[in-house]
Amino acid sequence: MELWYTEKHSENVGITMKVGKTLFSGESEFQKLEILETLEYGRMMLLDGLVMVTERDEFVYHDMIVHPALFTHPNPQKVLVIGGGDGGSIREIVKHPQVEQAILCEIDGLVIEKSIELLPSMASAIDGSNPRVKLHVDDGLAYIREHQNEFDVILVDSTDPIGPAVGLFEEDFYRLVFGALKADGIMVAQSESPFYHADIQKSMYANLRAVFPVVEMYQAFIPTYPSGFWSFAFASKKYHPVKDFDRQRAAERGFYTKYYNEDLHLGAFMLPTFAKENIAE
Ligand code: AG3
Repeated sequence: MELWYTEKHSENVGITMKVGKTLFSGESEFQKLEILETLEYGRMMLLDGLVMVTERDEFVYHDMIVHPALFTHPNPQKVLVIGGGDGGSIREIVKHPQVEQAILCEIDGLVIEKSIELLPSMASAIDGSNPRVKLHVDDGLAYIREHQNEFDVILVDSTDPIGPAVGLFEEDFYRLVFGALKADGIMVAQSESPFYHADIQKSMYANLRAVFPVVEMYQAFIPTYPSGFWSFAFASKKYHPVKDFDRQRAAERGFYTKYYNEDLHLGAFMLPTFAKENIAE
């Protein structure tokens, strides 16, 4: 007997992967969590049936949610991740020597616990071994309300805008993020697929523009997400991700990044016409 897992990407299309063992299947007070062994992509984490990460392609997402902002900000010392309980974003953040504190605020403690146990290549920096990393199991909105004017960079490493993440795509939340950033702070949030999620992008980018003076979209190729064509929103109080980018600093980074590099930093902000149209003002 063969076992295959399908995530539907629309009513009529999905991605299907051949599965070996189920390593974990359970439910927290927020969502259903599953970790499956796939034959092609290694271990895969699902939340409410949606692919969050696989061992094989997570490097793309985590490089791209972290490094463009951390190489645009001239001195990112204090960085907050909202969501991101698998730890992949924190792993990339602590590669930056200027970072003094990397704080994870994840609503679901079960995601953190099972990632440490079953996804060690992602959770290596959140397992208690890194003194620069702090974990909070808390609602991101509640946390930033209490931490205004504190962070150089805030990354919103969330799931799709259904379930516990709905609030993370709304204007009220972006106002709180704006307030939680210092005067030259940067926020990056995963912003869904330009190919399938035009409506979500339209409202998300309008909400961001109502709050931040600099708002840009950039793209990455993530094979296991809907359409494989994924995007991130770069929202900033001061720095522009292309005009203020210090190419040399990125080129001389001194640590390995399997997807990100100084050329791609610039290329990622160049968008196809249909993607520009999704977020046209
Ligand atoms: N964040 C998940 C992005 C959304 C994926 N959507 C989907 N499969 N329908 C991933 C968290 C990684 N730290």
